[in-house]
Amino acid sequence: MTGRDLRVGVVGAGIMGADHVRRISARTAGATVASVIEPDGDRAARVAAGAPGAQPRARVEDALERDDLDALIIASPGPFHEEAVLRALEAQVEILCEKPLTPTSDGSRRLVDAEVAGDRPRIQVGFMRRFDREYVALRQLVESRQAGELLLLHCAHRNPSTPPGYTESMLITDSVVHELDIVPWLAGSPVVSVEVLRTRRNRFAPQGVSEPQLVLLELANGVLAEIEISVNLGFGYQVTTEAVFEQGVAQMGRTAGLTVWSAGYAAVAEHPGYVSRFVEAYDLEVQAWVDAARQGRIGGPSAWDGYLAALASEAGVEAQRSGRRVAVRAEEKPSFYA
Ligand code: ISE
Repeated sequence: MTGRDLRVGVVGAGIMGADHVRRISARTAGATVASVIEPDGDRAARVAAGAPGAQPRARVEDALERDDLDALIIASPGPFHEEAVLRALEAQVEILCEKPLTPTSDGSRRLVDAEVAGDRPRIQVGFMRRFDREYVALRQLVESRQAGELLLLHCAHRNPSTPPGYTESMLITDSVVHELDIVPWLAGSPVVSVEVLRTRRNRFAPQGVSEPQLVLLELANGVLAEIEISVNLGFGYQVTTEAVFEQGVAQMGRTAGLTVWSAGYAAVAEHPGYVSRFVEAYDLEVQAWVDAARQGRIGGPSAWDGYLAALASEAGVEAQRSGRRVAVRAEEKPSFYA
């Protein structure tokens, strides 16, 4: 593409869609929001009003036909991703698709196959943690071997509350899917098995959901990662990792925001949710995507990464159901993604 701004359609005007519209309008160089695509017309109009010149549209096809789009950010709920990504591939526009790429590995595989049949990778998946400074620094520490080999990861993923309609498998498909991407990325080795254990149930969990849970990942290089997923802790949003090396330990995500000590009282102000906790990572992610898209490339995790996370996530849901350790078997990565 030449010098003009990337004309972006944002699909979905929920929390993430609205956040991306604000980000592109206010903080991203080289991109303009041209359409907000959302079946709820009032909501589409409200979110589009925040981006000068953006058209509210009900369907992806309408926006692709009428708004001269170069790119789509897909931030609708996961079950709608496959259809929207296929339309975008057909129209040969650049794509940033929020996680999960699709809820099932079959869906992700279909997207990989559709993309591989084309000229080049166009799908970037919104695993924004890969743009978080602390994760990047931890990965560099692992790669440098400064503290020796990585042996073990203790991860915690804590949300304040669950939305209506929350089901137990969403612990894996909606939340732990981030660790299913970031853990192999940090450790430089794929997930080979997943196991899930339930601890004593939080009484604040919705009916039919037993949480917290402990998810144990085994990687091909022998590293184990243990993930606590808790989603009704009330106090705020927290994502932490402690990495144990042969010669040391590193911690990240420990304290975000303000720490207060006063007589007889100590408090740490945590983030209310992922939008503020990962604001910088989202900004860097979208800027990297825009910069790469303007040169006909992707600038982050690919559809293949999305497929691998979907495979591991499916194994996680099966492990949750069966109480057994479930193997994850991926085929060889196509050279298209080299
Ligand atoms: C949410 O959908 C996200 O993607 C957040 O990053 C994650 O931490 C949270 O658990 C999910 O519900």
